Amino acid sequence: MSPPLPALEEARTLLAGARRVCVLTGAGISAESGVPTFRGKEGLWRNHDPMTLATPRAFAEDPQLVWEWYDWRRSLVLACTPNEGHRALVRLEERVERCDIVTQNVDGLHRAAGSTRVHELHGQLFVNRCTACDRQREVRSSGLDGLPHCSACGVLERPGVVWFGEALPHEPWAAASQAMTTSDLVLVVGTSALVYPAAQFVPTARAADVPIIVVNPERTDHVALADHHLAGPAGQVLPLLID
Ligand code: BV8
Ligand code: ZN
Repeated sequence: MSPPLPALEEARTLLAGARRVCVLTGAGISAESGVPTFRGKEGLWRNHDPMTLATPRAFAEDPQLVWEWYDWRRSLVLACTPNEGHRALVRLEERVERCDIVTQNVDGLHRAAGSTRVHELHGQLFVNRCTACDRQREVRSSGLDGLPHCSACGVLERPGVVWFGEALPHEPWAAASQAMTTSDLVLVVGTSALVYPAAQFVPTARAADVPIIVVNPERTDHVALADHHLAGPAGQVLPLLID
């Protein structure tokens, strides 16, 4: 049963008039696919806080532990498929002039659903990157047989994601910034608005008078900046918002 959404009709009207839409997504859009959110209690692994594991320091101190965490997440995500929320965004892309998905997620589910303009600000879970020569390779499996090393130079590989304290990759950031500043509507789905610089996109859009719709069961800092808050799960709300 869908939650009561008093703002739904107004949000639908707002979206119906948009030609270029930018969608900022976070872990919440993948929750209904079975991917634990970053800060939800189900995200805990062996009682380690993701915030301490997703750091260069944790990897330097114990690469085995960090690789076991990422390998566990890979095994989880490999069993997950895109949900109705991801699929509604694919339909949105087919309906408007331009739809950019700016995601903080590393699970690859937007691409798996069929979205084609996806900017992955925090990297990709299924990529290994060499810590010496930066060579990258896709690894669509899980299971650790010792620590992975680069086939070109033999040095230890790391997960191809952005850790706390690391700069975001230039190309996705530039593409996301361009999309955010040239859109006529911003849709914010499933993010706690706690992680920067991604979270900053919403105040920036507000300052540029771009209309904002937030889809999240909870209130976040972004709700105060939004024209509409649709307080429900993305897998139920987005199919109601997007025909
Ligand atoms: C940077 C990849 C600068 C890894 C991630 C001190 C030291 C260093 C940096 C900082 C510092 N203080 C602040 C910072 C900046 C820091 C930051 O923002 N910290 C915060 C937490 C205080 N940011 C950084 O470090 C960034 N880099 O600043 O670099 C710099 C510049 C130049 C040169 C050098 C350095 C890097 C940030 C990227 C970190 N990597 N992920 C991995 O995945 O392992 S971030 C991680 O958090 C995930 O990507 C996740 O997506 C992201 C954000 O979280 P959310 O997506 O919002 O998920 P969350 O669980 O929090 O919330 C889920 C939401 O969904 C909730 O609101 C919930 O209500 C909702 N929900 C639940 N179910 C549903 C739902 N919504 C809809 N439907 C549902 N069904
Ligand atoms: Zn290498």
